[in-house]
Amino acid sequence: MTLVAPSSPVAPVSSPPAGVPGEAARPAISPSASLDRAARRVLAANWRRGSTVPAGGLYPHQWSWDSAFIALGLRHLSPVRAQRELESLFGAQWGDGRVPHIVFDPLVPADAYFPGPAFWQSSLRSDAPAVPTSGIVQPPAHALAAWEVFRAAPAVARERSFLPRLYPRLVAWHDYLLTARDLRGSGLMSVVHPWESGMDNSPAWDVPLARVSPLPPSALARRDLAHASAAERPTNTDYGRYIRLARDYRDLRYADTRGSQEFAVEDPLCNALLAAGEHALASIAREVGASAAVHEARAARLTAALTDTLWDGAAGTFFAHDVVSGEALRSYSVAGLMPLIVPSLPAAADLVKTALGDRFRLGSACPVPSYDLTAADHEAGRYWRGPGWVNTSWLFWYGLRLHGELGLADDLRDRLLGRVRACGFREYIDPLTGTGYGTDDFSWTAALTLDLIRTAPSH
Ligand code: 9WN
Repeated sequence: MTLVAPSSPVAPVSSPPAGVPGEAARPAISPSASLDRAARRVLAANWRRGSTVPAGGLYPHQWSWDSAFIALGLRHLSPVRAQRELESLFGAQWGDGRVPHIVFDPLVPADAYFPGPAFWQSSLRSDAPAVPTSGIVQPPAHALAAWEVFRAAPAVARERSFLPRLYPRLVAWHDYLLTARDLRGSGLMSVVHPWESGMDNSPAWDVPLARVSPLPPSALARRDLAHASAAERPTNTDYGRYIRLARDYRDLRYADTRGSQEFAVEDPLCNALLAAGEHALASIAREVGASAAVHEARAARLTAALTDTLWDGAAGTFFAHDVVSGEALRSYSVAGLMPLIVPSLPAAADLVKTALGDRFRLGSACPVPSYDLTAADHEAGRYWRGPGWVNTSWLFWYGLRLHGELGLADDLRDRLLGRVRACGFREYIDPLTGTGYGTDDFSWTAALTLDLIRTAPSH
């Protein structure tokens, strides 16, 4: 296998690193060698003819933001595979620019995942691709991933015209989010379904979701419970609401008419990824000979909108905004810390302080808890209501490095690797005890573990 020199996420995005395929690999850190090997095995087992499934049993299709994180790991193994991961996802982009949250594999039995292609009926839309997809989206981690994938192996990427082909698609994706999904003219994108936030049953969504009457359990053909314990997954009531919202959106043919949504929130995680993604698009634009100015201006506007609209200085975090009620959703979820990935974020130091405080205990809890450790409804083993996830922890680590918090970043990296070494490539992990939950052999846990191993410590 050919390794490439690791690229640091903190290097200025305008200066690609020297790493090219074939260049001598950094010697493996010996205690991590077996972890590295095990991570590669997971990614190989989950690869399906052009993209990677998040987990063979629980999630047997391609998921949108998973592919971005998976590409970040794959870039260390095979630049071409990393590029194909993103290319296959964007091959299923809709005509209006949306990138669907699931691209279904036609070779997988229709009832392997619920809700499947027959529920989503993407063919209702003439601008949907031939391959069946869902009709909702997920957090826009792709521009950032594409730029990092390019930086890992610029020569291979240039030879394959990776960025010239992907750039217009990434722009159309962001255009969709910044226009059709700016539901109240705030300059921020909204998600219209909890699944779109990537943090499905986050306590932050409890208030807006309470307004949605759930479908009865008889309307749900849940498949997830065959692969993970009910105590670690969303409840039937949550699922009843998810399916209700998805059905109603589908019945509107996925139209984003302002005011038609029963659930619409401006989420700090999605908007932070969008802002960081516009910075990445500026770098990509320079590489492909397009104008970076539009992306720089958008990044600045998004950073200002995030700060003006979602930042709560007294609380030291970003809160989501409920577009339907007009209220802030004052829930301390890890999404509120995610704007740390945005360059030049005025609130960066305050966010680090909040992370170090009792609610997230950055100095000891690991992975970064998905939800406030001090909250009465914190559940250490239930999905996005408490356990730590490797992707949001990786993003926080990336943000720490970006803002020069190198000691904290290295410490978080070492402890994350320790956790994974102890419990395997689990989907989520109790941040205090290290008990693993959800599915095993989870692709983004493996991919980002690989990235942490292959990225040189900051100092
Ligand atoms: C619904 C695939 C996805 C992740 C999400 C995670 C979970 C799906 C589900 O799995 O959501 O999209 O069936 O629970 O919450 O972040 O992308 O790994």
